[in-house]
Parts: sequence; C-alpha cells; structure tokens
Amino acid sequence: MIDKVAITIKAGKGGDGAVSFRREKYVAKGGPDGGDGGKGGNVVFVVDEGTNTLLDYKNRRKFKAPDGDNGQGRKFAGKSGSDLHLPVPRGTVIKDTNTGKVIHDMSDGQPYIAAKGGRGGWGNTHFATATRQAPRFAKNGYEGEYKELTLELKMLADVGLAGFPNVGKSTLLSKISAANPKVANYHFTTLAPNLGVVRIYEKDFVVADIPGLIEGASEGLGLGHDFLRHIDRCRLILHIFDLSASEREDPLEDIKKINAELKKYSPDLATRPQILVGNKIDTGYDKETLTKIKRYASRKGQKLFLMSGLTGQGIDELMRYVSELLETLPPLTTYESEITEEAEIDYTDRSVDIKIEDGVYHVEGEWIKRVCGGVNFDDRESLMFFQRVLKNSGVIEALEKAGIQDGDTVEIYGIEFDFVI
Ligand SMILES: Nc1nc2c(ncn2[C@@H]2O[C@H](COP(=O)(O)OP(=O)(O)OP(=O)(O)O)[C@@H](O)[C@H]2O)c(=O)[nH]1
Ligand SMILES: [Mg+2]
Repeated sequence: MIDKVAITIKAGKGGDGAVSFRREKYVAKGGPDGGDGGKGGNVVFVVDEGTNTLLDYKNRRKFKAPDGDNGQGRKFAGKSGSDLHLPVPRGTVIKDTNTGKVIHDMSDGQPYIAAKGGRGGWGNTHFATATRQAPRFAKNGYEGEYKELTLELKMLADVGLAGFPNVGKSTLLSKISAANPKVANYHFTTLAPNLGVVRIYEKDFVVADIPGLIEGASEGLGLGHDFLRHIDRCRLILHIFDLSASEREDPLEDIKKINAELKKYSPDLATRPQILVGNKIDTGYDKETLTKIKRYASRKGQKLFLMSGLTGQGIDELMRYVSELLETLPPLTTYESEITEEAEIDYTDRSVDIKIEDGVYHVEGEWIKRVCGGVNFDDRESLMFFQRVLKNSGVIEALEKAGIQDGDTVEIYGIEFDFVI
C-alpha cells in the first residue's frame, strides 16, 4: 500500500537571453535585437478525484518541469516551459522531507504550485544605452526551485471504521454505500482503505474502511498501524467488534486492545468521538458479555449499537444516529501550513556584507546573489557590466571602506577577481 512517499521536484530553469544584432541591407551592424529567455515551468500539484492512493509515485520519484527556451534574434522571446502537473488524491498532505513540516494540505481541491519556475534572462536589447549601443551580453535564465517533499495521504472521511480483522468492517461499508470493497472470511482482506458515501435524509457523509488492526500493530504486527493516518482527520470512529465472539474469546478485551492501539498511534485519535458497534448478532451472543460491554460503554460515555452485516438488522438505526451526531461534531481536520512564506526579498535594499578572510574580501547580500545568478561570466562584456553594477550600487565604495587595496582579491558568490583601482 502506497500512501506515503518521498519525492524530489524541480521547476524549470528560465531560458537565457539572446545576444543578437539586427541585420539590414547596407548596414554593417544594426541595433541589438536579442530576445528574452522564456520562463521555466512550475511544478503544480492537482487533485485527481479518481484516485485513492499514491501508487503513481511508487516507481518514479524525481520530477522536473521543462526549462524555458532561450531567446532568439529579432526580439523573439523564448517559449516558456509548460507547467508539470502532478495528480494526487484529495487529502494528500505535502510535507518538507527534511523538517517534517506541513507545506500544504490538498484537501480543498485547488491546484498548488510547489516549485516556481525560474525567470527568463533578458536579451541584449535591454542593455542598450546611449553610450553602449552594441551590448554583447545578455542575462542567463534563473534556476527553477528545487524541493524535497514527502506526500502523505490522509483521506477525507467523516467516519472511520476501526476494529480487528474479519469483524465485518468492509461488509458494513458495502451495505451502507455504493462502495464495493472485497469481503472475505480471512484476515487482512482489506489491504488499502476504501471510501464510501452514505446518504441519509438527503445528507451525505463519507465513511472510510481501513485494514484490520491487531494488538501490537504499533510495533509493526499485522499490517502495522500506519494506515491509521487515513482516519486521522475523521470526525467520528465506528469501533466495530465481533459480539458473537466467533473467532476471538472476549469481545470486551478486544475493544480495550483496539483502543490501546489507537492511543499508541495518536492520543488525539483515542479521544475522538467513538461509537461501539457489536456486529454478527445473527449468530447469537453471550448475554453476560453484552452486560459487561454495556457497563464499559456507559462508563466511557460511549453509545453502543448492535447490528448484523449479514441480515442488515440494526444498520439503519445506526446510520441515522451517525448522521445526526455528525451535525453536532466539528468539521474535518485540515492541516495548516507550518512554513512561513519566505519573506519577500527586498531588492531595493542594496546593502551588502563584507567579510575579510585570509586577505580575501567576501561580498554577500541577497540582492547581489540574484545579480550573480543572472550574469554570464564567460563573457567579457557581461563582466564589465557586472563591474559597473558594483560601482553604481555602492559595492566598490563599501569595499574601499572595508580597507581594500589595489591587487587584493574579491569573492562574490563564487566569482573571484582582483581589485583594480
Ligand atoms: N454471520 C455474520 N457474518 C458476517 C457479518 N458481517 C460480516 N460477516 C462475515 O465476516 C467475514 C469478514 O467480513 P469483512 O467485511 O471482510 O471483514 P473486515 O472487518 O473488513 O476484515 P478485514 O478487511 O480482513 O479486516 C466475511 O466472511 C463476512 O461475510 C455478520 O453480521 N454476520
Ligand atoms: Mg475489510
């Protein structure tokens, strides 16, 4: 069962700007006409209502949106990279793999841009000035965002069915909804969760049938308890047990064991509103056992219902009660993003930090970092442009203030050069 996967995503790089000059008859060299690079594609998560698993991500874990095309001559801008759409089931929670923090909850059904494509670089048309009529450089496109994400499916069900294997959870779901889960007389018939929609008095609610839980699930016994994440958001738990004790001895002990497992998974889940449902009453049951369970239920303040998935007895009454109770319960849990939007970098702030190490002057600052990302350093003219930017923005002055001398080395985000007065 695939309901938790780690993937990496990379948005497209922006295309590079073009260096090009107009060609005209009788004119040796026209003005610059290099177009801009296209924007890189975004990586966007979209809800696919038709799926209930993250199975699509089992074999493929790396995703990359297309890059923008480079600009061309005659002011032709490069084509933007198209967005890469990644379909996920509704209720998928996107987390940062490294910190475990929630980035986004795909429960509202809206697309979510998880990695933004890089901007395209400017073509040389942008760099023509009165004194520089033939700029021989353009800017490179910016890198797209890269993220390491974990996708976790937490299904959106109002009601979760919990209980030991073979107690009749899937049978109940098949009776109350159009869902058609596999029902069989062996343990762990259900391997992946099933959802069904129940309609009572014109009101709908969603029920999730999950694999059977066993004692020690939290230590990995049976199918483990990882799939409990599917009922993490539930507003109500129907705790199904086999009152007829057809294969296990003491139904009350069973109830306690399941509750202990729920608690080990999440104390929060253990305190979720719960209804006890004794199933298989068609096969008869021990009156004394029922008395004990009734006492237990009233001590815990829980409702107890009896039913038979085989004959249908008791099901309508239970569903009507569930529908009415849901009206009074809080809505489904959604997960708030735990990531504070990266503070927009203020590029009007052109201050830089200068650190001197072993005689090398290191220049740092968000703004200058961006500039470095967009300059083509293989190109002499581009470098000269960069140097003018340093001068006009006060970086040179700041270096001089820091005590730089002719011939000292300057380093700015990987670019080194000698300081010449
Ligand atoms: N006699 C009787 N048998 C039932 C009743 N409900 C379910 N069963 C039978 O019990 C067996 C298990 O039913 P399932 O609905 O598959 O049980 P489950 O709880 O979903 O089981 P897992 O998916 O393995 O956890 C099947 O053979 C059902 O036909 C009932 O009310 N009475
Ligand atoms: Mg089942």
